[in-house]
Amino acid sequence: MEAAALSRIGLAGLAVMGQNLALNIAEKGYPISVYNRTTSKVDETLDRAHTEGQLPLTGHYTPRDFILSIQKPRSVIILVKAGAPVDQTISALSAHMEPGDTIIDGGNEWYENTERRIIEANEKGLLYLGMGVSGGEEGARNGPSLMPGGSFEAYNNIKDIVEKVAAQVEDGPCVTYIGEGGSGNFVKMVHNGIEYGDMQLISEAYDVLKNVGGCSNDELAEIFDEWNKGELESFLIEITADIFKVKDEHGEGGLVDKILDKTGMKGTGKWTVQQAAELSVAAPTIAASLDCRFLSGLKDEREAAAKVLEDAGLKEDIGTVRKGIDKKRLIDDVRQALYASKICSYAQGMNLLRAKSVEKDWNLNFGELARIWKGGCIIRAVFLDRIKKAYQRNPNLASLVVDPDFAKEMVQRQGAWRRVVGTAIAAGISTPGMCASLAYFDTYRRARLPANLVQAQRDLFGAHTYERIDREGAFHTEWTKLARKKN
Ligand code: NBP
Repeated sequence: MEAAALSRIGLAGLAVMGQNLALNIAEKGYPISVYNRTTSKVDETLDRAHTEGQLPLTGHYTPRDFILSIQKPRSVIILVKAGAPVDQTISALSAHMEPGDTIIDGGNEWYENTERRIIEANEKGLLYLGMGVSGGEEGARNGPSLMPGGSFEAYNNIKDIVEKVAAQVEDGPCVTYIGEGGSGNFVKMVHNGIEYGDMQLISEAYDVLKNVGGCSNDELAEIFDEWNKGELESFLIEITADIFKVKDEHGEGGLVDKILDKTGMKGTGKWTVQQAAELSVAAPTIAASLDCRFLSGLKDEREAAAKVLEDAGLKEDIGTVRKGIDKKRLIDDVRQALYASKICSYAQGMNLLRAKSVEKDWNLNFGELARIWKGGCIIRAVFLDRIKKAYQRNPNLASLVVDPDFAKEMVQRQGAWRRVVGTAIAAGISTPGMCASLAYFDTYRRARLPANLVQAQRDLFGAHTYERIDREGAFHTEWTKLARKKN
């Protein structure tokens, strides 16, 4: 009997992401072996491979059979829940792997776990990649954005596969070797933080248009469809337009109005903000989006607070449609405010990446990162091409805010941006993301800040000393004594 042909690659972990990525790889013509702890998912995947076009995919029910079915040097992608399940899966599979084989973790893993596993894998002669995968179910099946980091040799072993499997845009496949260590996971984490910011800013635009402008769901669908034809063209704007078009099958009106206003999260946004604090990088828009998710979770408290403040005399007209508002102008202003706020949010994310790249010596290529996010992933947008070009013009750009093209765009939009934030504040509609972005812009662009007063206070109560603008050195003043000295 002839031995079965070996697969080019293997994939373990057949939940949403694994199943779809395996089918994508098979569809691109690479024979693939699959495995899952619970074997029913192997059968499910085999069924799909059959019905979705007789794809070259073989199912295996034990770690040993799975590993032995793959060509050497073996490359095995793992797509299981991040954390302990990854360690358990590595331990089960690596028992059958040989020096020179590669493990690729495609989950949303904390980058330090990847760095630990790189060392553990190397001790066994195995290579390791931590590969961020973005695009959800649809992306995994039809073309995700892939962010592999770790062993360059391991990357070269699978380069042909990932370049075919990734989303394709006019300037190439949405994958590139990110850098050493846990850089792939770190970049994916910041991508998710930026995604939090984008979603928050879009929800604020919706809130202002609905509660200040009085826009209906039909109007909102039209507005977002229109926005998707211009500078805001992106996956998130496109799906938002679709959301407003879906009616509630259980009652009157749109489904969006029946959804409980409590946002879920899985942790990558929190990690992004923690890392920003760790590296002393300001990321206020991303932090505001995280805070909003926390506050959204306090539904019962918010309902109670609404009642207490109403009883305390909070006026009815706060939060209701403003009389005599110029709706057409408001819509155009919100578009501009959203765009300008987005630039600041991306500036924060990119600067966090730069700080980490310097700390870890990853040598990240920011233009390339913007390029591989142009397709496949949740933040894909026309706008990313402009970011790519900004970093190509100047790889050492201090901030996107000072790229000449973005600077011009922000200055052109600042009138509209201030009007939207001002109107929202007057109406009692919170726009923390837009406010955070505007404050970031207004703080960053000012040559002189009130930090002089903070320094004086620190010196007064803690003798922390201060520098002067007109002479060198560290100074300390007996502030209280001088201030209270009797003449
Ligand atoms: P889940 O994160 O829901 O994980 C389910 C998979 O993990 C199943 O295959 C399950 O096997 C396996 N697993 C678990 Br749980 N514990 C295990 C253990 N101790 N040993 C072996 N296998 C174990 O799957 P997912 O949503 O497909 O996501 C996979 C990864 O991709 C995650 O890191 C996720 O954060 C990331 N990601 C997800 C998305 C998305 O849109 N869902 C997008 C981008 C990235 P079982 O069947 O035997 O229980």
